[in-house]
Amino acid sequence: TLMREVIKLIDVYMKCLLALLIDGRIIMSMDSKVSEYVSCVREEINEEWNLVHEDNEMKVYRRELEIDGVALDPLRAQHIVDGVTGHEVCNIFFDKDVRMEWETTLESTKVIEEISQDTLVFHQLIKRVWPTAQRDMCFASHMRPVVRLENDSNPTGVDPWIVVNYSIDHPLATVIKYVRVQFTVCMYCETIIRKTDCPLEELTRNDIASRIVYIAHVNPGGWAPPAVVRVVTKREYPKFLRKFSSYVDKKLQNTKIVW
Ligand code: 6CM
Repeated sequence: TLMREVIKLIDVYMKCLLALLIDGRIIMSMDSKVSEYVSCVREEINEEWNLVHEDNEMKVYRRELEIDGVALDPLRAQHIVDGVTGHEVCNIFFDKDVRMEWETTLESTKVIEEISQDTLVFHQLIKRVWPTAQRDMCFASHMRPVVRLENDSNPTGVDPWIVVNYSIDHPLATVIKYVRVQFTVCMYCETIIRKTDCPLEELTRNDIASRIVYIAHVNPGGWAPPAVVRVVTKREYPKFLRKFSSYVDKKLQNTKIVW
C-alpha cells in the first residue's frame, strides 16, 4: 500500500507539473498572439482580398490560399454595431455562459481549464457538415484592452479591446474521435463616439457604436474539399456576424454602458 501511495503522489505531482508547463506556455504565447493580430487588424485591405459578402456596414473579405490541397483562405470581416462599446462586444464574445445563444455552428462548448479571469481553455464540438467527419477544437481564449496608437483616427480616449482564440493541445482534450480544426481568430473592437465635446458619463447608447474587425485563420484538418469549405465559410461567417451583432444589441439594451 505504501508503494501505491507513492505512485499516486508521483502521478499527482506529474499532473501538476504538466499543468504548470502547459499554462506557462499558454501565458507566454498570449502576448505574441495579441501583437501579431493587432498588426493584422491594422493592415490595409489591398487587391489580394475579395469582398465575398456585403450587407450595409458588414463587409466580409477572403484571400484565396490553398496549400497541399487544403483551403486555408484567411478571412477578414468588418462591421459596425450601434449602441454598444468595444469592451461590451468583446465581453460577450468571450463569455462562456452565453456562447451557445449566438453560436449556430456548435454542438457543445466546455471550459476545460480556467487559467485566469481573462484566459480560459475551451473544448468545442462543431456540428457535422455532411458528408465530412465531425470536427472539434481545443483553444485558449484571451481578452484584454489594446493600447491606442498616437495617430488613431478616432481618438475618443476609449481603448479598443481584443479577444484572441487560438488552438492549443491540452491533456483534457485528447479525444481522437473527431477531426481537430486548427485556428486563430480575433475579435477586435473600437468604440466610436458620435457626439463630440460631451463627457463620457453623459453619453447614451444613441451616441455610441462599435467598429468590429474579425479575423479568422482556419485549417479545417482532415478531408475537406476546398470547394465545400469555401461554400460553407461564405455562408457561415456573414450568418455568424449577423446573429452575433443582433444578440449583442438585444442583450445590452437598457443596461448601463461599460466603457
Ligand atoms: O469565432 C467564432 N467562434 C469562436 C467561439 O466559439 C470560435 C471560433 C472558431 C473558428 C472555427 C471556424 C470553424 C470553421 C470550420 C470549418 C470546417 C468546415 C468543414 C467543412 C468540411 C468540408 O473560437 C465564430 C465562428 C463562426 C464560423 C463560421
